Amino acid sequence: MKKYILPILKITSCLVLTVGIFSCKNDKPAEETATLVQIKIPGFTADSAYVFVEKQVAFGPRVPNTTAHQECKNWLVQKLEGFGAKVIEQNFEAKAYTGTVLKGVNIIGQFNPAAKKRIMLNAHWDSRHIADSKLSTERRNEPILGADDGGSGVAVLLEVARQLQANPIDMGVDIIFFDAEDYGEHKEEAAATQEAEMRSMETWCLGSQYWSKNLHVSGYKPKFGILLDMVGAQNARFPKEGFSMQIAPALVDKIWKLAKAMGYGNFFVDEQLSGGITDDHYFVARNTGIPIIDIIHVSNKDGQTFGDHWHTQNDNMNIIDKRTLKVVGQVVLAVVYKEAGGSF
Ligand code: AHN
Ligand code: ZN
Repeated sequence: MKKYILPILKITSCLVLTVGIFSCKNDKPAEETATLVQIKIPGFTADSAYVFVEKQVAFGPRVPNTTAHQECKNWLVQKLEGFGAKVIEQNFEAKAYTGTVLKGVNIIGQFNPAAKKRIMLNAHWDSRHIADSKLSTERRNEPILGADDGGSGVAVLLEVARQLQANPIDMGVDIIFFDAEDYGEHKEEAAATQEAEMRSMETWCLGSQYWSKNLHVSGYKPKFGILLDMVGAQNARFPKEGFSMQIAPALVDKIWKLAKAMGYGNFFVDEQLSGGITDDHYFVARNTGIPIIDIIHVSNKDGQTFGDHWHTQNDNMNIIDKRTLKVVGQVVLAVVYKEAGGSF
């Protein structure tokens, strides 16, 4: 019997893209089970995401314990609620490597909170308290705007939230913005012992460390998670990150293959990093077992792992490119809508 699953999602804009996929299960004759799944994937509006970066940057650096941080938090909560999410503010306190006690807030936006099947999307919403990159000479002791480092991932996910409202699905989606990711200690490469390096790892990602030990719903276990970090710079490249490949290699391969099929192979490069990057996904996977991967810009040129603007005062609107936001956002939307339609 042929089963046709016809468009199941409301078409609300002319930007909706159609992707038809044939899939057949191997355990039955193909002609009996061939299934035409037609999934509507909304178009990701990069202009909208760009404005969401601008808006965050306009608050100033979003460093915990500052007014800008508080104001931006209020705005993010209001945006997520406006897009139809049920929002939880998870307050916590964490001691930074400097000894400062940070008042942090993880922002949890639940779409379809009652749905059993769920996926999770993450970014960090704080920006770094200092500009201590080796490449930086400018205002090294001052906080950074973090247009890319923090702002871009949040902006992409706000636009995803807007699309979820405009093009509803049955599946549950949790957009979680982690706080205090970027208040960590850079290890002094030369002096670092293995032990010092291990200790410094734990100074990063304080919000996700807290959340992963204090889940907003007990036993929370989405099917998978996707973390976005530094997804807005011009000519960004996203190799397959080391921890992601340890945690969920099949998920990484699926997403990168999908991105390539969408024509985004220049961004989602088929290259595997040998090392893992200390980021929120590492702590989430370690503490919860949730399979989560990181889409993160790694330039690996001039001895700099991330872009030249990374942890410098140049991480401002000048380095944000709508094309990069579009590519990442469209891939995330494709994953979400395909998963909801049973064809990812
Ligand atoms: C470190 O290099 C220690 N962490 C990379 C993760 C990060 C920092 N993402 C944004 N800022
Ligand atoms: Zn950073």
